[in-house]
Amino acid sequence: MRNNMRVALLFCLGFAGWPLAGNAADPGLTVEQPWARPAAVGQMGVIYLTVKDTGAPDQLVGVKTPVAADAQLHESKMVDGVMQMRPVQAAPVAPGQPLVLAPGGYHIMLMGLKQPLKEGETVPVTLTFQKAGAVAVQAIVQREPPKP
Ligand SMILES: [Cu+2]
Repeated sequence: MRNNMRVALLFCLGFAGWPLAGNAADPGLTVEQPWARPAAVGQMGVIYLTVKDTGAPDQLVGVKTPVAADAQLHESKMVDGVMQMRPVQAAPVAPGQPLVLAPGGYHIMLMGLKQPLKEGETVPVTLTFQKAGAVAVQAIVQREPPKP
């Protein structure tokens, strides 16, 4: 029951015209094109986005979302021809050096999904930066990466 209410609430907020992308934070951080892959409860979810910085160098140090029991910043790397991923404590962003979370690299891993991530819905995500603090965005659930 509680989950259903949360889904309904997200649905309403989406229609109320909440910003879906491009939320700006002080000082000078912009989160662009946050998106999540569709996932069922029991699967891991993943969120990608790009952070641009026109202010001071900063670091992404935390991620969370109400739709998962745990969210972690991960980095995928090719090791001996095999794609592996590991949790990372922080990821840097600086002017001219955007932080890109994309397939094959940094990503936000969602463990213990409390609800399915359905195509066309949005997922609230809070990013915590060392200097800029918390930045809330809404990731759109879609199958393909957004066009740049
Ligand atoms: Cu991962």
